[in-house]
Amino acid sequence: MVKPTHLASGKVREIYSIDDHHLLFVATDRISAYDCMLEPDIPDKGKVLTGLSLFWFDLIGLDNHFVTTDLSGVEVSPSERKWLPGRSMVVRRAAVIPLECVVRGYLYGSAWAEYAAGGGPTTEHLPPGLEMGSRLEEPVFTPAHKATTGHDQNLTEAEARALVGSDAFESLRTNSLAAYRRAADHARRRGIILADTKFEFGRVDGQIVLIDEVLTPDSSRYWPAAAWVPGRTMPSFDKQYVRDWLDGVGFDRTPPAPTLPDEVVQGTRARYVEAFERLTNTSFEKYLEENEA
Ligand code: PZK
Repeated sequence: MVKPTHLASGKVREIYSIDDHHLLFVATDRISAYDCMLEPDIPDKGKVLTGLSLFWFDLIGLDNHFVTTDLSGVEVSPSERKWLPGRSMVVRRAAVIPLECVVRGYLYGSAWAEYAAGGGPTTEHLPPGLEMGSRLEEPVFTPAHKATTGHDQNLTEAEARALVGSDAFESLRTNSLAAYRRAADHARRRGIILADTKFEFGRVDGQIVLIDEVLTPDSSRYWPAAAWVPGRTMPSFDKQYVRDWLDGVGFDRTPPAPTLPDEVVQGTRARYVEAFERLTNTSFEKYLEENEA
């Protein structure tokens, strides 16, 4: 039995060291909106995101860091033994490549803002005449530098090549675009648009592997396909509900955010579960049972 030691905290995830070659990756129930942490947690959110990552790892078929969800070899306290199942994965320890591998199939968010303002690194390969939310003829790879503080910096293709090396750049771009296409095709058949997403990669024994959580609502923009209209702001499948509530109570997007009432917590949970069920075509209850969670 190996006792994990805490390694790093993200906004909504935790990483523990198991041994020289393995980490324990844990998705919490924390939620952020408008770059603010909200209170309270959303029950089961971490399980929904873990279940989605596992589904996508399997579907996209790229070499990745996932090893097992079996925690029998991991030494944890009784309270952790209750908390971890369904929300944690044993993963291979990788040397992280410092490039956020963003793929966009639709023009939205910061990329739209940049395009509308006259262009920049994320939009250097786009044709003129696109609207907010336009579907791109071909998805684009728009990498950013993983900044240690604050927001990631968008890079031109030349800058990204210089950062990671040309061979790695080609591999990251090819793998990211392939994974996006596979996932977006699947989501579209399930009535959901995958507007954009962000992958992270690392090296294990010199081989490039997909790491982190993949294609979750926290790392991707999912839109209900029936609601898509270019030229307008688009509701995010999972978080729009909580954003609408924050706007409705006059939250000015400066922390601390107002405490979410139980009705909003439950409504948000229901949206995450609905995203899971639509994308995986599996009941979330079944996922919980299969993971003894
Ligand atoms: C790793 N992060 C980001 C995620 C945090 C921070 N397989 C891996 N090998 C080595 N390092 C990482 C991974 C993965 N995944 C990922 N930082 C390191 C991150 C979650 C919580 F605090």
